[in-house]
Amino acid sequence: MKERTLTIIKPDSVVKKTYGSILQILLDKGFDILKLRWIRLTREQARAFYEVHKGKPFYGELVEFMTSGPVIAAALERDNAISYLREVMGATDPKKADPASIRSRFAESIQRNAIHGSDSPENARKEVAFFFAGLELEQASAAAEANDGK
Ligand code: 3AN
Repeated sequence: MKERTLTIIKPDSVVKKTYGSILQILLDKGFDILKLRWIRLTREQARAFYEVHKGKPFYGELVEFMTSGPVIAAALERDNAISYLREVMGATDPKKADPASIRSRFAESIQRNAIHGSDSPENARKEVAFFFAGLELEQASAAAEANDGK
């Protein structure tokens, strides 16, 4: 079943200019990029996005890191997009991630870990809507489907 999920290419990947390689991997893995935004998150936005982690010891540092520079947020579409993106990303700690995964290849540490991906259908819906308007996504999805059919 086609699903949508949200990825964020994190500031470490933007600084190191590995974001092009990461986006290419996502395309090669069959994800359609419906919409993409290059954005510098405000502290307020980052705090809201990571609300579920509020109270955890790494929350403050996570907000600092995610606002330290621009990120690339993208709405992705694919069969089983949510769980498949998690697989392609690899474990949160790059040392424990599958060697072929994006985090194993590009992440520096458990915090500077290259890429975010929604972890459940409920969060995917919320996170996609955090960055992108529904109508734009519908139009992009129809265009991607027409393109994939060619
Ligand atoms: P994932 O990104 O794999 O879903 P989460 O949701 O547990 O992992 O954590 C969200 C983000 O918080 C991670 N991507 C990482 O940047 C940061 N983070 C998670 N655990 C730690 C930790 N133990 N120390 C520092 N940062 C962490």
